[in-house]
Amino acid sequence: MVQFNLKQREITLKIVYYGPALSGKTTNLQVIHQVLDPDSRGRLMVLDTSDDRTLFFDLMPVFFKTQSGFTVKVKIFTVPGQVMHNSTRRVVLQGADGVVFTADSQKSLSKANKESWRDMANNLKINGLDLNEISMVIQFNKRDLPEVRSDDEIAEVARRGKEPVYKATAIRGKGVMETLEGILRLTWRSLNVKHNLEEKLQVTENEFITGVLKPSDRVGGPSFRQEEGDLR
Ligand SMILES: Nc1nc2c(ncn2[C@@H]2O[C@H](COP(=O)(O)OP(=O)(O)O)[C@@H](O)[C@H]2O)c(=O)[nH]1
Ligand SMILES: [Mg+2]
Repeated sequence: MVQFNLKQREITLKIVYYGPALSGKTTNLQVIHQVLDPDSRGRLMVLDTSDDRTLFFDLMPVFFKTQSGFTVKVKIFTVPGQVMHNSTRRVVLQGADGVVFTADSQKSLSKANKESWRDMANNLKINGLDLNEISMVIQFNKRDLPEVRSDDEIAEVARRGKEPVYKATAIRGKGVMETLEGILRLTWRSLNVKHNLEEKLQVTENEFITGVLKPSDRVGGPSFRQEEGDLR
């Protein structure tokens, strides 16, 4: 849940990437880490096992100062997808303001997507959050692979549900920042309705978006480097 500290003039939002194992959640976060200005984002903490699967969770904070003097922090998490890590997923989901559901576009993984969606709905409920109320976008990742669900099928998913749908090839950085901007805008608008955020903080949606998504201005961008963080 959004945390206000009006005395310290600080606000913290939480965004969680959810989805089945290996759908590309960590890859999304790595791209975001690479694109954003190193001065406005913290370390990307990734805890991978040797088989490239997230064991606990990934976390990266992003922050900026508004013209009105508030510090805005956005903490971005990913959950581990493996079935056995359900209790970790539940804890990571606690207090989420916005969720990106990263689905795997491969036809053979439709069932895994569905199971993860059900598991997410259940974990939201246990955390006192409502699937129909929480800010959520869906990302169909791995568009580069053969045997993926067609654009028409994805358009159909978008028509059926209320969540905005994005297509991505995270491994090439495609669709990642669009997805993030989508969830940030939805989350901001919903928090604004609930908490009168723009008036309280004297910040507009666009200042929020450009503040969080400020790209790196280093020539050529920073070279990608995965920073290991010990979360134990
Ligand atoms: N072909 C392809 N592979 C991807 C894409 N995104 C991620 N991957 C790969 O899928 C595997 C799992 O990605 P990861 O981000 O660790 O998944 P997570 O379990 O959801 O965090 C890794 O080998 C990634 O390189 C994509 O868009 N296309
Ligand atoms: Mg991961």
